[in-house]
Amino acid sequence: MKKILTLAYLISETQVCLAMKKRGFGEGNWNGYGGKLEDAETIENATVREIKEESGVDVHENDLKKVAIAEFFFKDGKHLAVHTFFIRSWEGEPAETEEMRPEWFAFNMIPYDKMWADDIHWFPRALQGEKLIGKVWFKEDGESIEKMEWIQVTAFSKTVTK
Ligand code: 6OG
Repeated sequence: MKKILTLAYLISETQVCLAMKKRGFGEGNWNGYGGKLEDAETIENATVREIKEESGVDVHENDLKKVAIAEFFFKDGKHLAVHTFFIRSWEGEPAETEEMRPEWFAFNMIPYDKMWADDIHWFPRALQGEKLIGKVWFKEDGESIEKMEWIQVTAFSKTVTK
């Protein structure tokens, strides 16, 4: 069954805040903040809650700019739909939590070799302002990419929220 997840990045003029995932799925990778939806939450509700829990930063839903919806297919049957946002306005400073250790990276110093393998294929395009819908199939190892397709869209359909 398809699981909905959120993923959000704090972005300044020249840098992005990535966080080292200290435990759980994707442990050891730099990534944005996010996770699963709780009961009755919208994707936007969950995005704001996850950022608060994982970094201490306060974000308003109006400041979430959707940049991608990526579906990930794994050989063990796992199927994720990750709704991804950029955030350019927030309150507070990201702090280390039990789950995540944050660090700011200049756009030309992003550590793609220590991120999910898909990131290098869409993140630079999203930084350039593209909105993307993608599908990525992972190999047996659960880490390397077997095949993928990305399309650029002008907007995300309001009906495709779940
Ligand atoms: P928890 O299971 O810890 O949330 N996530 C991915 N992020 C990227 N960049 N690439 C992937 O390729 C990903 N798969 C999952 C979504 C997991 C967090 O990791 C993100 C969530 O923010 C496969 O609750």
